[in-house]
Amino acid sequence: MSESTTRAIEKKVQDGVRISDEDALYLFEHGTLAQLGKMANQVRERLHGDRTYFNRNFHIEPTNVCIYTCSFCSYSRLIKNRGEGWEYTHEDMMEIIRSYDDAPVTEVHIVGGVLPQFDVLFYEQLFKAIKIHRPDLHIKALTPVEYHYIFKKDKISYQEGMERMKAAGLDSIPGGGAEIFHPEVREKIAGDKCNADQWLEIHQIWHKLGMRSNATMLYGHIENHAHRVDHLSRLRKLQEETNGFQTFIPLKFRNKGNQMSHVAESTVVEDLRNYAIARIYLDNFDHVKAYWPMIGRTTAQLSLAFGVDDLDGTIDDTTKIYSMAGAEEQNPSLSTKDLVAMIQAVGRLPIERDTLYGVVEDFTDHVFEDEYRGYLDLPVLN
Ligand code: V47
Ligand code: SF4
Repeated sequence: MSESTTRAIEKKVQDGVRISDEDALYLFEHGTLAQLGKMANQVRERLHGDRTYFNRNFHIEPTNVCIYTCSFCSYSRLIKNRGEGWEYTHEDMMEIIRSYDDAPVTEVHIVGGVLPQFDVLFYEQLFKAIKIHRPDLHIKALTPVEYHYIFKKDKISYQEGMERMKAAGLDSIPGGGAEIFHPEVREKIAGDKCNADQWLEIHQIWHKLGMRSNATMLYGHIENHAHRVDHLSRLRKLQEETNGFQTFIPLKFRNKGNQMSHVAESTVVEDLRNYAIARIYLDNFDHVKAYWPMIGRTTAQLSLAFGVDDLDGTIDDTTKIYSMAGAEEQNPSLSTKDLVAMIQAVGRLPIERDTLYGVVEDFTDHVFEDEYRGYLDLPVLN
């Protein structure tokens, strides 16, 4: 709309000055793809240059049966239909852990449905068993949705609960369960699970124990731009207080096989605009991650020009959350070589990281073997 408003925001970004909520709303309403890409890339390159992170991880989803009924969820089965789903025992999960004994993975990401038998003791014992078996494997597990439920059920405070999880071996909390914080939307799509204040309080307590976590936003469904700004604003505010968030992960709503299948999915242009505005607005977050199983490999590569500096991990076909919601990647799995090739093919420098962004291996001088040339039909730059 107004060129002077755009120029004023561009100047703030150039000077490293924080943009306001009004500025962010303005960008959502009026920012062009080119303007947003230019600003977001400026921020990204100031922070990371061309460095682009990924890790080697796998997922364990203890169950897809859930007492909640979030309307966007394609993955969960109601308790009355539990025969259609899975419910792992400790032994089932330890078998999965042991199957990676010879693999150079650094992280296990554990998240799934909410069920009464999966209580505080169950998870304490699981984390302890994993740590006894493989002490160096980083456990990134559960979200405030599960924590709120299990602590309430056991009648313990969030503080006591998170202290017990830490003592049992939990290393970090993934970003899930955030959805959209604003009650106008949250009550419609995820009404019966923990609310925004509870989600934020659990992360706050975890950060104050000296620990790190991630944050997500499920976008592109019934929310409007003001709801997205409100969501980002609550995250930026908590980060100002604790500095415990590492990474922000926008999650594109996928519409297959859920109660919101009538809602159209966002376009790739909107996805890139959303990454860019998140990067520009969240000036106190170090990283913005594109979760490739959800958006597909090509959009993940494009996102690296719109503020994203992290592509998550190899994943190894161990998550069903997105494939069941219609994501491009039906059997998400990439080798380290694939990820390195994808990143190099768009002119960035691949770095394998651990969960806390320590460098595991620097692939910036990696030279391709022939079979990886022309990955995804894009030019390989070295
Ligand atoms: O909270 C569920 C989302 C999240 C759908 O922290 C859906 O590193 C889109 O949080 N369409 C769980 N999204 C996954 C998650 C995550 C993923 C990768 C890395 C990290 C991290 C965290 O998945 C849920 C929900 O917001 N989700 N169904 C769907 N139909
Ligand atoms: Fe359950 Fe999580 Fe699905 Fe909601 S999003 S129904 S809490 S598994």
